[in-house]
Amino acid sequence: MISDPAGRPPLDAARLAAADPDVLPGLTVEVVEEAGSTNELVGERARSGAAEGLVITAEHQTAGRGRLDRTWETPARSALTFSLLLRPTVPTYSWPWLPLLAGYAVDKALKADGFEASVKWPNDVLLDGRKVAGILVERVDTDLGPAAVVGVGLNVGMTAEELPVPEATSLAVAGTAPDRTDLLIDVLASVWESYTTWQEGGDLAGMRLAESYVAACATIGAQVRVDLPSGEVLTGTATGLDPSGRLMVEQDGGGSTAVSAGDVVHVRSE
Ligand code: BT5
Repeated sequence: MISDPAGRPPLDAARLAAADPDVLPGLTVEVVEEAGSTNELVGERARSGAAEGLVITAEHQTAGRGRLDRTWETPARSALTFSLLLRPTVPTYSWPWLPLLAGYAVDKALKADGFEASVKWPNDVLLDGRKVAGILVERVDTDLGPAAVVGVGLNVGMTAEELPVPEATSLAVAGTAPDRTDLLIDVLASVWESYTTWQEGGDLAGMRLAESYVAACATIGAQVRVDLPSGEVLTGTATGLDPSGRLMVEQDGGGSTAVSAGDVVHVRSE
């Protein structure tokens, strides 16, 4: 049994398993009570040959992962923490778009539910300038070829006291938290729709995703400070994305630099 002193309602596993195939085509959703990290679980299943479309969602993660060995923390049943297995057929040089695509799709689902969300490059979704969701995409090598594990953490019912860091928020803090099962179905449908459109649509779909992402992205046009792992700091204006989804920064001292998500520790709007 997981510890849930707040007595929050569980996800409705039966409803998720029976979700209308028109709403969640190609997806199989499994609910587990507790996991270290759902990315870890889905990665293991990918290595054992699981098919694209497997989703594992945990009511509680005890070792949730962020990027660069950081952690993701949410109390039991207060959030959505899930991972989706993809086996993309697009060339691997296009894969850096996957975290951007996932963030864009989560943002879109939240907007459809009435939240004034925005994306922050590369992998955050913001509400009122605070982080409500984070995305972690990891590549896993399997006998069937490389796979992508798309992990999403979305703060739903957390109270202000339960937020792990001051920069975080939740749907409950920003407004009213929707039912988590309904929200999971909406978010998965949005991610799957964006993914299949992008994957099947060739260059045109890639350009459309880039345009839509830029339109939803609060970082583009902002004055930013970018911390690189070397300790180097770039300051300037974020002007757009290059064809691989890297952030173009017009530096204050002159010159333009493209920074990739994997090389960025923090991006802050100044
Ligand atoms: C992320 O990393 O934002 C990626 C988070 C991905 C989490 C999902 S949950 C399901 C799946 N399974 C996993 O194990 N992971 C994925 P990053 O950009 O590195 O942000 C991490 C930082 O966000 C931490 O260092 C904290 O400062 C902050 N943080 C931790 N928990 C948070 C929360 N619940 N809400 C907002 N910020 C949080």
